[in-house]
Amino acid sequence: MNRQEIDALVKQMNVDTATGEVHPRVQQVVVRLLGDFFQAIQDLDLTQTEVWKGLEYIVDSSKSNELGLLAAGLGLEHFLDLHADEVDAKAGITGGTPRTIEGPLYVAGAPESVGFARMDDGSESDYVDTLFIEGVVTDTDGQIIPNAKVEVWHANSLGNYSFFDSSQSEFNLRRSILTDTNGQYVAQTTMPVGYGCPPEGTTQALLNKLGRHGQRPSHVHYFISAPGYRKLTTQFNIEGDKYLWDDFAFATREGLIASVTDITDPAELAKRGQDKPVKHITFDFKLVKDLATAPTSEVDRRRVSA
Ligand code: MBD
Ligand code: FE
Repeated sequence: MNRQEIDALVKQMNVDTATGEVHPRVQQVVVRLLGDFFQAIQDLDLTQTEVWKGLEYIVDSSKSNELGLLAAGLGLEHFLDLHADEVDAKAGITGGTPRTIEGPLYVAGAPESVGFARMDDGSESDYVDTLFIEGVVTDTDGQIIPNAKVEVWHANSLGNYSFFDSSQSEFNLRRSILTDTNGQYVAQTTMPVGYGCPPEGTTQALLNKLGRHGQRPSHVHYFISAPGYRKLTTQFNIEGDKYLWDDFAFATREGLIASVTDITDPAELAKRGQDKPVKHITFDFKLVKDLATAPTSEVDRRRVSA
């Protein structure tokens, strides 16, 4: 069939058959995606078996709750960022800290504090470096934004995230910090290690068929929000990690690389209540003012809360 015939068939089966109320947006999307899919089946000469294996793969990925991971690993989530950047630019929205993917491991409801939070529960302190992360939230002119909400989450030294890793305490390495009167947030935590896809999972199984690894560099996730500003979803990825520019989820971007320094000065350590050297990262955020005419900066997706 040519594309016209395919589109006519799709319309005949899913548009002309309507007898009830139509959701026009859903209809538009279904018609387009089915047409593209039928065309691909034809172009690739997909067998019936191949099509069913594909649907079964989606079932299996859903059952193991890996669809979010798959979206990250296939670059869908990164593509959505690149597309959102283009849409924003067309609406006159530029500048500010770059966005990058949320990933599948956010948990709502983390403990809130003002200015400072200790994020780790101490269970790794004996053998993992303590890390201080600090920065200021400003607008694109450099004006500080007090009371901005800094939601931050990251992995432990095994690359695992609390909640999804039931061996960790509740909300370990997850906090919500409001910037202080100087627009500053400080987090005391432990050095994260990069995530790897479950080796026996559905995502890694597909990545294997593509000859790809499923590793991320060490990184820290953020949502930054403040009234009147566009919500920012981003991360920093840590310089020196072998996967920094080889991230299976493509989250590393210019402007989102953090370098780690050592704090060894005894007076500085004492000020922070530390008795051994610690690591330090500075990471500031620039928020863009919201515009009534702009596309929304909120992404509504299913998220767990604890
Ligand atoms: C992660 O920690 C992550 O950030 C992404 C994008 C995918 C899997 C695990
Ligand atoms: Fe992550």
